[in-house]
Amino acid sequence: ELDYPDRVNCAAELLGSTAPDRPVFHTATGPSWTYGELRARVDRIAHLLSGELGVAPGNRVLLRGPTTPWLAACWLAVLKAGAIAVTVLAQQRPNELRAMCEIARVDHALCDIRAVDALAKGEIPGLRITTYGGDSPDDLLNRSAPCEPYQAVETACDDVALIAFTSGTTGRPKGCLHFHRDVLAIADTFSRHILKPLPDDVFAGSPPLGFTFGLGGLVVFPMRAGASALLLEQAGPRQLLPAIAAHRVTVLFTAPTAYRAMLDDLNASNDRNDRNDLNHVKQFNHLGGLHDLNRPSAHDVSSLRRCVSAGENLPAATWRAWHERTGLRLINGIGATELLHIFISAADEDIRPGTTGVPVPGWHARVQGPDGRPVPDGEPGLLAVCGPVGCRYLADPRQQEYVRDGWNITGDTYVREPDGYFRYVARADDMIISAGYNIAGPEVEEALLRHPDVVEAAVVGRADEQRGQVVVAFAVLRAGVRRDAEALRAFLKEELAPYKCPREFVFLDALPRTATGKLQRFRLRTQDHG
Ligand code: 3SK
Repeated sequence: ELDYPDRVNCAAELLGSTAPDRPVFHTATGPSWTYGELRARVDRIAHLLSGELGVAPGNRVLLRGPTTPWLAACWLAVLKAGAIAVTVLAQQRPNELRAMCEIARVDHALCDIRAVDALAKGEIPGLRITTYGGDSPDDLLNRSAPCEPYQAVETACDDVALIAFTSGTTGRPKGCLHFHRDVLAIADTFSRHILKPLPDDVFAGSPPLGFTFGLGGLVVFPMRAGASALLLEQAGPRQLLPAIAAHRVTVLFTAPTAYRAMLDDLNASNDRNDRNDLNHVKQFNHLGGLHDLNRPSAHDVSSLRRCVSAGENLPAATWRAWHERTGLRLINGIGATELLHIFISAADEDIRPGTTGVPVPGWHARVQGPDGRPVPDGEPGLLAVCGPVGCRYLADPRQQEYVRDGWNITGDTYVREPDGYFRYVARADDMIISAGYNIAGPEVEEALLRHPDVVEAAVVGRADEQRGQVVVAFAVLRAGVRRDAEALRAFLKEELAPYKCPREFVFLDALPRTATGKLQRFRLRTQDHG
């Protein structure tokens, strides 16, 4: 079904034919950009890259900066000029950046002036850094004058367009190569079949553009549909709610943790309003969102029509709470940097809380044993997927572990239910084996999250001489609540079989996470949780 021409430049395709006066990017404070303005700015940068900066097709260009329209323009310009964009996160430190530049053989960088210090400190041999967003005459934007349209380099559909690094909770980071056709394929599978975007949609979300979850959701998907995106430099749950209200966001991307934090805020605002105004009026708007006429506008989420949750397990309780509060059915999904974006999900009435969904059209998935043979439905095993995008690590022997017999082994334990739905169990290396029992940490976490005082939960196995491992729970409680391990123990006894109940409870102010927001369970196991 995905039949791209031999020669295709994905940036040229995305910049495409949308009318020049249509909006493409909005920001929290500045004016919106139109497609016409974006095309002109991309062309200026592409001329500068292939002219003064001497970047040739196939050269690797590192991009670093907060999520802004200029960062998106630089990404498009690098690809339009036939070069390869190397995307990194703002949180990455000088030594990590040096390792990534070495692995990806980067010799140019386009860097927001505010993010240049760590790059400069990395003292990366041979790296030429060009900044943008500053006032100095050396700044990229100040150097480039208006120019002729830039003729996109006619890349092959399987020329490399970008190198994305996995967040690497341990070990050396892995660079994943993705082709021009891969960039279009994620829009033409997940976005087209699950999101079904419309030109008037306004996308927004928390993942940064340096993470392919954000790059897809905030640049590739909206542009492929001729829609627009709100690009937020600060996109924590506290910033998302007012931004949704102010910009009438319709498609939201974030992680379960952020949905829970937003629910807390929405419910707190309800409590306040209920106390102040007992006669408030609620109505459903035409999109099915809950619109409270008397609510302060910062908590108005009635513009939302699609909410995507990915990045970690979505408990059914979170799904139900969001549905109850907003009337919206959260779209759960599993994606990976190796496979660029989401490959299992479900849309509309096909969504079943407590499951991730089914393979997105164009993708195939199965659950297999360590011998590579499929296991029967209902039994846990390793998730294996294949589809239009495959894992291609850059010069890394771990490729052999990830791709076996043409299947990508994501490292997640899943069950395929008899009805064909895929249910998450745990990361494969996060299964806890205690006194001969197999215990999935996420099941215990979900039970803990059902306790009204628990905001975040993580459950790991800790080595134990007698039992092999024992279950240890880490919990973040609502502000002001007493840290009472016995109360949690008593609650879990009613929710779980005794062998799954944690031996120990540890209370933390926050859980340790990677720059892309993923829980670092290994730090909990080794008690390195700050
Ligand atoms: O969870 C992830 O790692 C991910 C990666 C890329 C795109 C989407 C997602 C959710």
